[in-house]
Amino acid sequence: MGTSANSVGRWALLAALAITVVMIVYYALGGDGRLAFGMAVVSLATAGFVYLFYSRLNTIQRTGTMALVFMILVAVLLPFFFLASAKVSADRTQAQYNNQLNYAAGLYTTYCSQCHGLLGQGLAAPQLNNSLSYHPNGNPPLSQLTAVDINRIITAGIVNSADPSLKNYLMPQWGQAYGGPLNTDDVAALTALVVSGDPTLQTKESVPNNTNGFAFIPNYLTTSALQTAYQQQLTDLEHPPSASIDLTNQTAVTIDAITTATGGFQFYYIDPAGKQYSTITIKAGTKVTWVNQSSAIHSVTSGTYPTDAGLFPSDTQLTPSGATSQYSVTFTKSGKYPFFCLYHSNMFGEIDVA
Ligand code: HEC
Ligand SMILES: [Cu+2]
Repeated sequence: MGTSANSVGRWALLAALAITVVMIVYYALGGDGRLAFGMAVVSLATAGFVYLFYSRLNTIQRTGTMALVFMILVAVLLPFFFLASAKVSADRTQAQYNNQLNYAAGLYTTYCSQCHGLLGQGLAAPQLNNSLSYHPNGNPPLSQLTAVDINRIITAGIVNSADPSLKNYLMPQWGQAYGGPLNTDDVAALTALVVSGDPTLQTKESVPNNTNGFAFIPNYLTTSALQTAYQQQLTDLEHPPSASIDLTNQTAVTIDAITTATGGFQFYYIDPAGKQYSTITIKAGTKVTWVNQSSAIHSVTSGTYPTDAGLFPSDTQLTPSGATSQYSVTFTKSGKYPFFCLYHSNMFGEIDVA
């Protein structure tokens, strides 16, 4: 056997070492570890074979053996290429998803936040960011919906069924097909945003990752007014209105329907010092009067949103002014009387009759 004849073997080993070094660098720069390790092992093993065969076999055997080695090499490498390309496309899907959520957060800040809150916590309209620990009315019914439902709601709105004309929308129609400003991509992005805020919906809709799109909203607080409102709403979330106040020494009590500092609506008993209470305790025989001090129509409905529990007669049209801007009920039996507004699911309170 020729001594310098195994130069092919030596070149093969050298090439394998070079590939190994490249793979180490690739891995060090954040490349896929399994791919780098696999490539290095395969090339070193192949070079080893080539070296052994070239030192033992004659020319004809070498040619056949090399063909075999080459085929094995390709067969072994193929899965690694598939692995690598699957990973690249998964990364791309994740990045696209995050971009979509980020885009939606911009739309949300512009079109939705004034009713649904800058944190998705719900103001005059229901909470949409379900991952918040704050659930004023229990879990919103959102997680029972699907992405298709949410898409339809955003596109076509929710009509006020209490208004017989059916022309009054509680939730506006946003889709261009309904005269709104948003195209189907916009609505799809907003749907993804709402889904991303709810862990149950995330699972149901098998989203690419569990990013909560509402976390992108601070990117879009482009005015100081928006920044202030965001901080204020955050504070309100962390410091919900005070607990119960004892009013058993009164015979008549007023509960105001007001526009809150954050632009939502709420029912409060307001004490002489200006402190707001959602729950009051009164004695039997006390007359409670709700007064609408805001600019929107409300209802005074017993129970919890959205079902009238019939605990006392309700008023479905507490108008902003005129005779129907007030509504009174005298409570004669002890018990707990929660109440809410049909039109603003976050608007609620409770009367405890001692
Ligand atoms: C003018 C106030 C207002 C604006 C602005 C608004 N909504 Fe609404 N939205 C509502 C109200 C009120 C409801 C609840 C209607 C009801 O009681 O059924 C609602 C309901 C929804 C629901 C259904 C919630 C549930 O729990 O069933 C979704 C989803 C929704 N809105 C998404 C959006 C999106 C996305 C935007 C921005 C493009 C937006 N809304 C803008 C008032 C608004
Ligand atoms: Cu209301």
